[in-house]
Amino acid sequence: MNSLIAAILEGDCAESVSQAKHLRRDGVGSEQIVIHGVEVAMSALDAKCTLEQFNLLEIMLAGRAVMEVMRLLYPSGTAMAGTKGTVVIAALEGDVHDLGKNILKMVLIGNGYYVVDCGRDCPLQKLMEVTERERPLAIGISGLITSIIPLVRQVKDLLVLRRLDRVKVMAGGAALKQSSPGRLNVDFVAESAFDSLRYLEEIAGGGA
Ligand code: B12
Repeated sequence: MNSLIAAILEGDCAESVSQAKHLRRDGVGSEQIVIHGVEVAMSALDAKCTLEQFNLLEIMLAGRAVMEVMRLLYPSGTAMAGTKGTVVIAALEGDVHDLGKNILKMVLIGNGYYVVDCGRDCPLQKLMEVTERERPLAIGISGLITSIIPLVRQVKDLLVLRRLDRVKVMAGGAALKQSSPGRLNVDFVAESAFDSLRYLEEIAGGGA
């Protein structure tokens, strides 16, 4: 796992993919690779996002390596689109971070959900229009910067206005995961992308 983390931090796509393949051959599951490899590497990048050390190229290369590893772990060709329901995902206006959202997308697709991705920097208006069109089981909002919290708080109220209040709202990402559903005015706050699977199962089973 340490070699995978090192390869991601070096932004070495080929080596990252090769290390992930090794781990899989050794019987390590995709969820473990994401939680103990990909996420650990990205946390180590945290320090580089400070004003003194900010290095966009380094962070972008690491991000690209992460996406290659994720494509290996969750190839979209294995998706059974639509079998379990639709989830609309987005990073809201003002937030350009999308690695976590993309991981969420692949985890959901890999587990049989149909995902409509509104992208990053997504205005609430667009999120509502897509939700109205798709009538999903849930919306998944990924938030990495705290300035988008006021937007997150509006989502459920906007759904009510459009008579879409049956759609559940899940939140995740570094800026949202320390908070509570009550404070964010959402139905569920996830620690990791995999938490969404457990929550969606609950909704489908009528437990939420
Ligand atoms: C990579 C990164 C970037 C990259 C983003 C590349 C990209 N395409 O995403 C770049 C270089 C572009 C970037 C830019 C900036 N960044 Co930045 N960035 C990061 C960094 C290092 C990692 C984020 C990341 O990708 N993590 C890895 C992913 C996999 O983790 P994750 O998103 O949490 O996702 C996991 C779970 O949380 C979950 N999940 C995520 N979303 C959701 C949603 C749902 C519904 C569910 C169920 C689960 C789920 O799934 C994932 C897998 O389990 C963080 C530091 C950190 N520790 O978070 C700073 C960080 C987020 N950035 C920060 C800042 C300030 C910025 C900038 C403003 C910097 C600047 N001075 O310009 C800008 C841009 C701002 C903007 N308008 O959005 C701050 C935010 C501070 C704050 N409290 O608001 C952080 C925390 C760094 C810091 N310590 O200051 N950044």
